[in-house]
Amino acid sequence: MADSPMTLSEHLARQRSSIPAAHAPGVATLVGRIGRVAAVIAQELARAALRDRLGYVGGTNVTGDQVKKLDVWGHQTLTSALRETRACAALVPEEAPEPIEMPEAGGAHALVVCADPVDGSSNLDVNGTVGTIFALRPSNGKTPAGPQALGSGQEQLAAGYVMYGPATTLVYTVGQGTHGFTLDPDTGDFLLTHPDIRIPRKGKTYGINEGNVHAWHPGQRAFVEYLKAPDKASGRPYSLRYSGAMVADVHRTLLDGGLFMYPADWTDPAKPKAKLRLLYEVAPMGMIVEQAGGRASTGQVRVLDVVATDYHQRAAVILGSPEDVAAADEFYRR
Ligand code: FBP
Repeated sequence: MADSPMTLSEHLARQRSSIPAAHAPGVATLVGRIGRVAAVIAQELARAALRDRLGYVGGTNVTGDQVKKLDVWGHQTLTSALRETRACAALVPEEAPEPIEMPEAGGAHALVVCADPVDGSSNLDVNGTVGTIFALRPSNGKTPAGPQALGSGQEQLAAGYVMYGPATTLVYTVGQGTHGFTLDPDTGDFLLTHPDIRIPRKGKTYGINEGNVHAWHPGQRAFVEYLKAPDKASGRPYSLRYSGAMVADVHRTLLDGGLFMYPADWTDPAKPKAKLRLLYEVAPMGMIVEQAGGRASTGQVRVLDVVATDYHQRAAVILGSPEDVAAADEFYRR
């Protein structure tokens, strides 16, 4: 009988040697706990309409988004789970203006978690795919620990996402490749189904909200026109695939290749305005894609080189197959 697939906790134990020794226990504890929270979130999403958990709570969050009931529930569920681990020194979440300090976490090796518990909120009430995105950073033993989240994406010790689709998938990296797991709803375990994901060098699809075309950088506009122009030799036209949830669009791109793009609004070229948040959306996805052999750019610089100076700072993102992202960067330089 075939061996049963490796569980997430077994895989984390194998990855320990790739993590700075001081942080290895914390990374294993936190990724493992986020996996267990994800199993709870998956169940809650399946029952949300039956439990009056759809719709808005009223009011907006620190980044001006209307807040859904499941955003609040997801935020509270993840916050209390991380606090219980005593391995999380602070949480930088989408739904709170300032980091949530967790002084009860013991010692210099507790970590800072940056997280978007429910990504793709606009899909919630239409039973569309949503996700959870997270990254772990060292607290360097500092109190308060939250400010340690500020810095470049290269300081991330680990990053991952969970996609709540027909199956629930967890994908993570600790800097030693990118690996995918599928939730066994009977046991609540995540089992290794996509070891060492390698993104194709070039794809056939692109994901972008074309409704914003009027506000794109000229290079971005020209690049999308290029992707749409028929040319057999270079595999064009590419097909448009866009789900409205970053996790779902990145997951497809990771497995099939191609691009996911959320460029900045260049209506005022002196002040380009991005949408997605750096610490708990763009930087984690940058690490995950790079560890799978892909690239992640803002159109101008490598995503992992962008230094966060604000907890809810936004950044443009063009990520995916290395040849496709390189082509996009080329159009921005013209
Ligand atoms: P939140 O739902 O967590 O605020 O995430 C932002 C997001 O929904 C991404 O998941 C997605 O890629 C993007 O915004 C969709 O934006 P738009 O509706 O402008 O296309």
